Amino acid sequence: MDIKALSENILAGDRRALARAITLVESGRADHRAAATELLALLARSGREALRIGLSGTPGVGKSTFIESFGLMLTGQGLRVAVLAVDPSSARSGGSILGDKTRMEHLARDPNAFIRPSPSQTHLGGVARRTREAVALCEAAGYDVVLIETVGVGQSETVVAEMSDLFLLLLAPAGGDELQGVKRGIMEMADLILVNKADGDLKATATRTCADYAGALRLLRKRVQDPPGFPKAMTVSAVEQTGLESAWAEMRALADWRREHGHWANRRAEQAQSWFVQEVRQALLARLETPQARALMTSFGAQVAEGALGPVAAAQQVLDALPER
Ligand SMILES: Nc1nc2c(ncn2[C@@H]2O[C@H](COP(=O)(O)OP(=O)(O)O)[C@@H](O)[C@H]2O)c(=O)[nH]1
Ligand SMILES: [Mg+2]
Repeated sequence: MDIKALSENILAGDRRALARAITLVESGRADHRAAATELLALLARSGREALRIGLSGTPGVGKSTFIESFGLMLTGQGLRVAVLAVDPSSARSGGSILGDKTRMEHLARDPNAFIRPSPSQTHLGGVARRTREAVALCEAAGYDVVLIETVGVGQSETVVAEMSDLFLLLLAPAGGDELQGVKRGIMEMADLILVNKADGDLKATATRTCADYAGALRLLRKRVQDPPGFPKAMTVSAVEQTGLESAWAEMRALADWRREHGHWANRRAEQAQSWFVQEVRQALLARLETPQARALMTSFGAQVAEGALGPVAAAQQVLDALPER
């Protein structure tokens, strides 16, 4: 594979090259991993930066419909939009984006949009790594906005929030008692809460729900990365395409404020550092997955079970005997 040529095609904005590169970073093969590392290093020099927007919400809240409407609004303004998904459950559900591609029919056909479904991997660490790398590839390809969708299974919201500049929580109109259903930790990560389906019969309920969440947000601890008034709750309708312009204006205002006040650069630096740490951890864990390492684990494990060796001594011997790569 010609990595140099692939990188040039990605920089030129070729969507097929981008798709191939994402397939490459998703691969578990050692030679593919080496090629992916080389590619990411070449592309890191581009210095291109997108607005990375994390989007979370339970199934049925309208994420796909929102991404379609919001994405089309952005491409309508001449922006290029990439959509990625973090869905550790996708092996079971068949992929959160692929499953309802019909809801993103128009965006999927838009030449200024790129949609990539979640890979069928159940291991969150693996999905997280692949998504982080896919985000970097999309940035190098010149996308202005990268939307990262998650259904919020287990820790996936945290994973997405950690790789995003802005984190949106999409909610449905609901009775007051359901407010408690949103975990405090998720509320604390949100920069913007969007109460979707503020249309037709649901409009009044959506407005009330929005006020409830605005109240709940005010009770949270103040964060240094927020200007006055943030985090904020707003109503939108993905179907009627209302509230999307104001939501976008708030996102830009927040991003601009964070840039001007140094929070943006700090956060990006922290993210890069945490990416590095996770990369080292993953690589160390991968060393346990080679055939020799597995054989060592099996034989020493058996000796520990028989009482021939203590667990601590056995662990040390395995670590000493572990192949370098
Ligand atoms: N009334 C109304 N229904 C919506 C809106 N957005 C999504 N829906 C409906 O909610 C259902 C789930 O939407 P979907 O986008 O698939 O949700 P997801 O599971 O979060 O991706 C579908 O029947 C949509 O038509 C909205 O703004 N208003
Ligand atoms: Mg969906």
